[in-house]
Amino acid sequence: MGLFSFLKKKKDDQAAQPPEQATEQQLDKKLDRTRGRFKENLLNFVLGSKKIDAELLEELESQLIMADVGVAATERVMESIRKRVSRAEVDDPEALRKALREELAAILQTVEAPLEIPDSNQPFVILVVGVNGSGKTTTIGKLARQLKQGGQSVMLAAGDTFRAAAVEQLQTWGERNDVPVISQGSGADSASVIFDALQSAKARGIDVLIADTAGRLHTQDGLMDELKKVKRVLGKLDETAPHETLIVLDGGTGQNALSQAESFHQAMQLDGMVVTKLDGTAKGGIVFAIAEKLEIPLRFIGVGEKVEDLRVFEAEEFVDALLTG
Ligand SMILES: Nc1nc2c(ncn2[C@@H]2O[C@H](COP(=O)(O)OP(=O)(O)O)[C@@H](O)[C@H]2O)c(=O)[nH]1
Ligand SMILES: [Mg+2]
Repeated sequence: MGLFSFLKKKKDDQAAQPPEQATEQQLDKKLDRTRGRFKENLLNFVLGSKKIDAELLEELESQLIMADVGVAATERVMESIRKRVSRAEVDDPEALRKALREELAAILQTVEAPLEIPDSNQPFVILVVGVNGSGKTTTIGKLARQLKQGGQSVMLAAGDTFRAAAVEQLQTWGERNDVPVISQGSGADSASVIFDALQSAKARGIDVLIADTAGRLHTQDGLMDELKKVKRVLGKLDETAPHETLIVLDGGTGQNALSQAESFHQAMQLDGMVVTKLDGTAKGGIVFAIAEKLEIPLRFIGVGEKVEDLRVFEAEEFVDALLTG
C-alpha cells in the first residue's frame, strides 16, 4: 500500500510540473545535496536554537567549515556576524538567518560578473582550460549552443589533441548544434590547431571562437608550457587574444578545485571560472571558498548534463537556492 501511494504521489508531481520548466527553473532542486548541508543542517540548526550565544556561534562556525565553505570565508562570515551580535543587531534566530544570508551573498558578489562578449573583437576568443574530467568539453558544447541561440556565430577548436575521444566528443557537439569544429588528427600540436582555427574564424567572420585544451600532459609543467604556447601563438594573429581564459573546475572535488584554480591562475592569468557538477555533490560550499580566495569572475555554474544546465552565476540566486524555500 505504501508503495502505491508513493507512485501516485510521484505521478501527481510530474503532472503538476511540465518537464521542460522543471529543468529550467529551480536551482534549489539542482543543488539538492549541497542544499541539504545548508538548509537542513546549518539553517534548521540556527532556527531551532533559542538564543544567540557564544556556543551557538561556535557551532555555526563548524557547520560552515563542514559545508566546505573553507576556513577563510567562514572566518569572514563569523567575524561580521559576531560584530552584529555584539551590537545587538542580531539577537534572535531569524535575524541570524538573515545575517547569514547577507554575509554569504556578499562573499559571492565579489565574483559575480557575467561574461560579456563585445562586438569589437572579431572573433572573441575563449580559451578553455582545466584538468581532465572537469567538464571542459561539455561546458564548451553547452556554451556554444547558448551563444548560437543568442544569435552569435560560433566555431570550436579541438585543442585537446592528446585523446582521440576528446576530438570526437567536440565534433559530436558541433554536429548536433551545427557549429563548425576545427581539428587535426590526435597527437597534433594543440597550439597549431587553435592557431588554424583562429585564422579560419577570422576569414569566416565568426563572432566567437571557443578552444578546447588538454587537461593532462606528462607533467604539470609540460601542460602549463603548452597552454602558454597556445596563448603566445594566438597573440600572433590577434594581440588581444585570448579575450577570455576560462577555467573549468569540478565542484565535486572540493578543495582540489580551489588549488587547481590557483595553479592555473599563476601560469595563465585566468579571466573567468566555471564550476561544474554542482548537481550531485554535497560539496557546493566550495563556491564560497573559491570566491573568497580568488578574485576571478565566476561566469557560469554547471548543474547537470543538459544544455540549459549551464547557468550564468548569480550570487543571490545561488545563496537563496541553498538557504530559502
Ligand atoms: N552531472 C554533471 N555532469 C557534468 C557536468 N559537466 C560535465 N559533466 C560530465 O562530466 C564528465 C566529464 O566532462 P568532459 O566535458 O568530458 O570533461 P573534460 O575532460 O574536462 O573535457 C562527462 O561525463 C560530462 O557529462 C555538470 O555540470 N553536471
Ligand atoms: Mg574534454
